Amino acid sequence: MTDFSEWFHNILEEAEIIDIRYPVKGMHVWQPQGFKIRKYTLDILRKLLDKTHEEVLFPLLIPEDELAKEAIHVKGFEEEVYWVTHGGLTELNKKLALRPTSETGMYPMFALWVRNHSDLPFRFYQIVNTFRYETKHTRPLIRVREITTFKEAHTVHATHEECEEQVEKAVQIYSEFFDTLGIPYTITKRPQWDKFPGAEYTMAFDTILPDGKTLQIGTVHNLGQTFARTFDITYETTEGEHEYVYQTCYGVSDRVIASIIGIHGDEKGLCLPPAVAPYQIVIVPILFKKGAEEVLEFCRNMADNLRNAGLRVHLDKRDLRAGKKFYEYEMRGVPLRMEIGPRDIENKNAVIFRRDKLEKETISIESDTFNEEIKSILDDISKNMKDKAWGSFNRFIRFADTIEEAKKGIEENKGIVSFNWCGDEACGKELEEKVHVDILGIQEENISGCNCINCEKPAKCKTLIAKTY
Ligand code: PR8
Repeated sequence: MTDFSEWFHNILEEAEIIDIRYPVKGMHVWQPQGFKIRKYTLDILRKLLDKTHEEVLFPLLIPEDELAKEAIHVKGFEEEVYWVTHGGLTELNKKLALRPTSETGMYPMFALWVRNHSDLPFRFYQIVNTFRYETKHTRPLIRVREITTFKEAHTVHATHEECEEQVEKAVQIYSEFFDTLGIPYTITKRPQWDKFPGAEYTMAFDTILPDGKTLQIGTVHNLGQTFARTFDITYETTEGEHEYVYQTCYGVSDRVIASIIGIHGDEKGLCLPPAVAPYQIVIVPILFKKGAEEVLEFCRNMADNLRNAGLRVHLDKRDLRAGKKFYEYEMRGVPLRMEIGPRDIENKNAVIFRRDKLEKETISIESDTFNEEIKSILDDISKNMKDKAWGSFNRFIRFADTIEEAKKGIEENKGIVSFNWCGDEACGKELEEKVHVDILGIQEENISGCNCINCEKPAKCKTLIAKTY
């Protein structure tokens, strides 16, 4: 892939994922193919969250005074908020913000709901659209102004300890989510100057796109008691005292889908993990004038059989050249293609084509365990795609002992450079300028016995830098 950005735009259009021609900058239309990938991705996420969270749905609009209550938070978002100022021709006496995220919409309600220690902990999430007037260059699915797929979780706890544990649990949930999708990632603690506005600290997941730039694909924030104090969220302890709660929040967005597309795709187009592919299997009948009806009947039975086993199967009966169909399904990233013609039926075989390996093989269709075999091939495709993605990801990571090595790593190898750092803000910002990168975050704290790559004072943490989206 020579130019990732061009490839990405082309595939979104060709595979009919989203249409970017909608006439508002940073806002796009999900087309049926894209919508299905999004739906299956969200199904995985919902399944993971529903074990310990409950889904809710809050209004889109947040009153100005609520948004403005938490000073640090509002400062962080003030340049990105869209405002509703009128209802028809009438000017509203209180402006309403389109949520850029929902803390200030949800937490006044949390203050009403939390009464007693027995109400805690609770863990809610919602999957909604949020709006951010991004001033940096917008890119489909990667930096949008309407984030259409904003999954935000918000949790409330009685103790600081429980809150820390929740951060760990959220990191585990997202790790499992990205593992299922075969998306590689680093987990770091963002530097203090880059944390979520109002948080005590932020943990972030970053992946690397094929051009070597990193993309933040998820964040987990420990909010401590910042918002509890602002919105007066208190509970009564067993001793009858009123204490402020502790909170966390964490989110992922459309960027997850951008990563699935960007990381697994290749020159032929999309390559979708079976877990999110709209069709996991496509059956292409190879038809000749003689015996066409028998072949079609056979294929219909096979499709039904596989569907009954819980797989998403498409039988392509269109009157088109098989080669044309093959090209289309490769571009659309269907994980497994099956070709069945009269001779295959006679020999009780099918030719299968794996999108991940671009290889054909012949399998027997006679066996009692046929469905299970197909499922295990799909599992192997998922595993192979994940391994391949981690392989490319790891090749993008270098360790540097000096600033020169760091510069060279970023220029020549792209991706991420890891190094030892003193943790000091001024030194970090100087380093970002020298190497023309961003500090992603701290990967390992409390290291000793080595010096900072930039100021040469004793190093305290292993840190990552990269060119970022
Ligand atoms: C929160 N509050 O809001 P966060 N386009 C696409 N994806 C984006 C964009 C954008 N313009 N901006 C951010 N993201 C917290 C946690 C509720 C949930 C994605 O956190 O501001 C990024 O992947 O860090 C980011 O990690 C995630 O949304 C959450 O946004």
